[in-house]
Amino acid sequence: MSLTLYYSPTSPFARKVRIAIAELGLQPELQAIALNPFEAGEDYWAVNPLSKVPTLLTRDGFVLPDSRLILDYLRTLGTALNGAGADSWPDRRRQQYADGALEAAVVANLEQRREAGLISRPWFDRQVAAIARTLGLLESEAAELRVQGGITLTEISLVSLLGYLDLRLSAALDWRAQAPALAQWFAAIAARESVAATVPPA
Ligand SMILES: N[C@@H](CCC(=O)N[C@@H](CS)C(=O)NCC(=O)O)C(=O)O
Repeated sequence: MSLTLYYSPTSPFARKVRIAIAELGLQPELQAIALNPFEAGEDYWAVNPLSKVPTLLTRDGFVLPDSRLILDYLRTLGTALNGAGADSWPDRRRQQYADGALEAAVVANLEQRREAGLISRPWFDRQVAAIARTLGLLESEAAELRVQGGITLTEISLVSLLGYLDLRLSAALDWRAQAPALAQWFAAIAARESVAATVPPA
C-alpha cells in the first residue's frame, strides 16, 4: 500500500496534508514528490489538470486534488486527528476561519508578486484586513486550542496559516502584536514533531 503526495515545500495547503500524514504515522507508505505548480507541465496536468498542490494518490491510486478532500480521506485511515471536540460545530467553525484566512493570505501573496504596475493595493489591503479580523476572532478563542495530545484539523489549519503569514506576509501584518495568545500557542505547538518537520523553507 502506498500514498503519493505532490506538494510544494512552501505551500500551506500542502503543509496541512503533510502534518496530517505525520500525525497519522503514515510516512512509511508515503512517496512525496516536490514540485512548483507554477512551473508544472503536461506530466503534472495529467495528474491534476488544476495544476495546484497538494494532490494525493490514494492507496487505490485514486486522485484527490484538494487539501480538504485529502484530509477527509486521510481521516479514514486513522484516529490521530480526532482530538477532543473534533467535528463539533465550534471546532469546525474555527477550522473554517483558519482556512478562509489562509485562502486570503494566498490571494494577497499572489497579488504582491505581480508586476509592480499591476498590483492592486486596495485588493491586497482587503485580503490583509480580512486576515487581521479573522485572527482577532480566533485570538478570542485561543484558550480552546490544543498543544499536546490529540489535535484536530483546526490546529493543523491554524499552524499552516500562521507559518505562511511569517513566510509571505510579515511585512504587511504584524500578527503576533495583534494576537498575542495565538502567538503563544504557535510558539508552543512549534515543538510538535509534525509541525517542526514541515516548517516552510525561508
Ligand atoms: N483549495 C486548494 C488550494 C490549493 C492551492 O491554491 N495551492 C497553491 C499553492 S499554495 C497552488 O498550487 N497554486 C498554483 C496555481 O494557483 O496555479 C487546496 O485546499 O488544496
